Amino acid sequence: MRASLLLSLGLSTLTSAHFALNHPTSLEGSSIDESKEDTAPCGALVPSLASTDPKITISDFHVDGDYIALHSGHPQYNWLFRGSVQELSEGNWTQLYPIFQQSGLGDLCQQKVTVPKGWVGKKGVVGVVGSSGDGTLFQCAVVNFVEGSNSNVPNTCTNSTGVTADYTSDATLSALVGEDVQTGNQDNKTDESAGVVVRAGGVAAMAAAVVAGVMML
Ligand SMILES: *[C@@H]1O[C@H](CO)[C@@H](O)[C@H](O)[C@H]1NC(C)=O
Ligand SMILES: *[C@@H]1O[C@H](CO)[C@@H](O)[C@H](O)[C@H]1NC(C)=O
Ligand SMILES: *[C@@H]1O[C@H](CO)[C@@H](O)[C@H](O)[C@H]1NC(C)=O
Ligand SMILES: [Cu+2]
Repeated sequence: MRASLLLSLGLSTLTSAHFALNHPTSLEGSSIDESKEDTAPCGALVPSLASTDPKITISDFHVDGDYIALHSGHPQYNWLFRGSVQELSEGNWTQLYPIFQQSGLGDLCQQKVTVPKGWVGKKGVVGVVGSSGDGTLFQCAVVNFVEGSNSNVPNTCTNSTGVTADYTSDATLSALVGEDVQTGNQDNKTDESAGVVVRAGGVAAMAAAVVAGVMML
């Protein structure tokens, strides 16, 4: 593990695989410019909600529960999911899910990501920020927020064998959202022992154990 982290550090100037956002469909699609993936807030492309460019794929994202499917090219990531219904220049990001750490390469799909119900009918952005051995990396999707929960599991929604997830804390990621935190629509469980507020339905499915003071290089 340590060897591969050091390796990814050493190769950080190369355009080796960082991560991809497979669902909702990312703004950069399947041609991510990995050399710009460390550019806030979204990587190589910054979405404009005013844009009517027909080349941009706009997915529906269900406020009561939808999927975020990722593919990781690093053995470990801390993930922040955030969203906004304002132009990103306004910087008003809402945290959509507790920060968690993925261990293991490959696919990871969180199944019950919720957003504020007040976003129904609005166009917005779902942003994913990953913190790993070679910095803080960004991808975004332009979405239309719709009511209900998504009953169609995207075919990209899988967990690779051996991939695990645990809540963690990450000050670098926490700094990338405002005070606004999605509280979830199903319950308000607080898991003090985990050191995180469980903010949304579905997180109960994640292991309760937490890696405290995780070493991130
Ligand atoms: C930030 O976003 C939240 C959630 O959409 C909204 O309630 C709040 O009014 C926004 N704040 C500002 C300053 O735009
Ligand atoms: C993938 O793993 C996470 C963390 O254990 C879990 O919450 C999620 O439901 C899993 N996704 C699928 C598609 O099984
Ligand atoms: C969850 O929190 C909200 C806002 O504080 C509150 O209105 C609601 O009644 C709570 N739900 C439960 C199940 O405690
Ligand atoms: Cu990388």
